[in-house]
Amino acid sequence: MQLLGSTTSPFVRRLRLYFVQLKVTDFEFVNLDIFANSDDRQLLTDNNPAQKVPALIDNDQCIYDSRVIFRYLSQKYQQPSLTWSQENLLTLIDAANDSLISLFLLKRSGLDTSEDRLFFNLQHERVEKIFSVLAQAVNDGEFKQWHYPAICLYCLLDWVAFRQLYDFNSLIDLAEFHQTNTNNAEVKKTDPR
Ligand SMILES: N[C@@H](CCC(=O)N[C@@H](CS)C(=O)NCC(=O)O)C(=O)O
Repeated sequence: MQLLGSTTSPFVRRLRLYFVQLKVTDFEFVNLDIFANSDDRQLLTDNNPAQKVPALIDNDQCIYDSRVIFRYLSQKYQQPSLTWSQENLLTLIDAANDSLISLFLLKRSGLDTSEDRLFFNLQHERVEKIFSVLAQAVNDGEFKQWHYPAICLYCLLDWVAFRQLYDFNSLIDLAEFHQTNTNNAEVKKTDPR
């Protein structure tokens, strides 16, 4: 298997950590620069017309989108399904991640995302709301175990901290969750910094 991705993408990092959890080592992580390197971009496009990382190549099968890749891997390695509540938490994590990636790419495109504009405001409002719900979920014990949703939450928070996109330190539960899991050896190995 080959995982096409980048070291900085939170959507890719979650799968690298999921592979560790599955104890699957017979895969190659292909680190691409999809914005600046035209060969890397072509390789991604050839395998995933949506032109986003991650993509997973398993023999003749190519799978796009981290959520679908997760489902593919959990079926392949006969893992239990997520509960509906965990699926919802994953949807919230993905929605916040998508909004923050949009804001990040807008900033890199030279736009001031702190301006009072409908699109920017919608993303900020969504992130604010989701982070408070996720903080409550941590407080309720939903992320006590290092399961896939917990891996995804960690990757979101650590990417947000790395890119300085949102200060979640006032949300004590999220800050503590982030701090505690930063000491995990496998997490350290995938640190994009
Ligand atoms: N829903 C996708 C989102 C993946 C995604 O947004 N990846 C970003 C990198 S973190 C990307 O490749 N962006 C390229 C672009 O937007 O052109 C997933 O879960 O895999």
